[in-house]
Amino acid sequence: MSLVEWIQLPNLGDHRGALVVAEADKNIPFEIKRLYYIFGAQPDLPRGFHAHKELQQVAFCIQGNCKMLMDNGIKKEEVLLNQSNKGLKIPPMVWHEMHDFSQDCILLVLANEHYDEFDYIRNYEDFKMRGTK
Ligand code: T46
Repeated sequence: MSLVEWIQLPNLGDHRGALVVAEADKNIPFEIKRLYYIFGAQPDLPRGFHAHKELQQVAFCIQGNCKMLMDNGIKKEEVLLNQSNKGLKIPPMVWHEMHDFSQDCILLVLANEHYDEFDYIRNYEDFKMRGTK
């Protein structure tokens, strides 16, 4: 499976403006149990620096732009999120780091589980060890 996978949501907008739809188990490949969004992030204060053991997520930059480094322990790829209807899949066991947030950036994330700190691997060496077992 490719490290970087995108989900393109339909834009049902018209002359009144854009309208983008995400539907659980349809264009989002899981049941959505949680949504969170990040805004007011600083360009020089990167975030993330973890992988999830089980959690599946899709991230949309619904305003502005930011970059995300994706790392599956073998391969690293940096991607730009800058389209409100183009979501980046963040699968389990992918180390990710968000950086270079534009001032107006709003990053919206859909997740298939409730928040659980035990699902986080926040130490890169632990991540590498688990990934190569
Ligand atoms: C991810 C990337 C893309 C909660 O209590 N509930 C929540 O649902 C979330 C997401 C966070 N928190 C708490 C945990 C920390 O005390 O909020 C605080 C900030 O979270 P964190 O430092 O993990 O934020 P980021 O931006 O580094 O990572 C977040 C998500 O946590 C993470 O799952 O994949 O965005």
